[in-house]
Amino acid sequence: MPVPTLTIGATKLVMDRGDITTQSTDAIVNAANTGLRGGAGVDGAIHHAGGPTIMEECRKLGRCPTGKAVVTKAGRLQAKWVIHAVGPIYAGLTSDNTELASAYRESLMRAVEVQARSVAFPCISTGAYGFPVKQAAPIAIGTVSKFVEDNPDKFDLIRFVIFTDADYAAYFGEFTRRGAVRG
Ligand code: AR6
Repeated sequence: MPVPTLTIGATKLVMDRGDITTQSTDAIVNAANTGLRGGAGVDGAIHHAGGPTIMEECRKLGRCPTGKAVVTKAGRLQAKWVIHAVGPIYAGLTSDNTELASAYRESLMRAVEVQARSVAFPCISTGAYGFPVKQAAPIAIGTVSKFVEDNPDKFDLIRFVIFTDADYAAYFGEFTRRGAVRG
């Protein structure tokens, strides 16, 4: 099925409905917390589907500050790597925007380090952390686009995996604004 697609050099950015745990990209991104201790939403789904080895690695890593990301292997998941990114708890401050952008950028830095050529992102911070998706979508897509422009040939595919109708509408609006085609 064709999905909205933006092409930046050799890299495709796509958005699609789906479940982050079933993605076959080299890496998937987790919407984690600073304690790396698991939780609900994306985090719960990844640890449940991936099995206990992911949490064992998280315990060894300890903590991850807001706006940063760490990487573990992916246990039973199809992906090779889980990149645990910590988005901000939305408070209506300018720093929310910079921390969210940082979480996306740091995720891609970890992906480059482990040579993951394809990465699937959930909508970081837009669930339990309350970040309005209309505000988050341009930050997510803009930050990833800029990173890909600045790091040509590092990625084949970046997929934004969308779970809810509201998230889909916001991402679709931003993809369309940036001239996405059905690819
Ligand atoms: N696949 C893709 N997207 C999903 C899935 C899934 N399986 N499940 C939910 N979403 P959230 P946050 C969407 O709450 O806001 C956890 O307890 C969901 O609809 O997972 O960054 C952590 O431990 C929403 O749009 O992440 C942290 O404590 C988006 O994913 C805290 O929540 C993000 O929702 C992180 O909160």
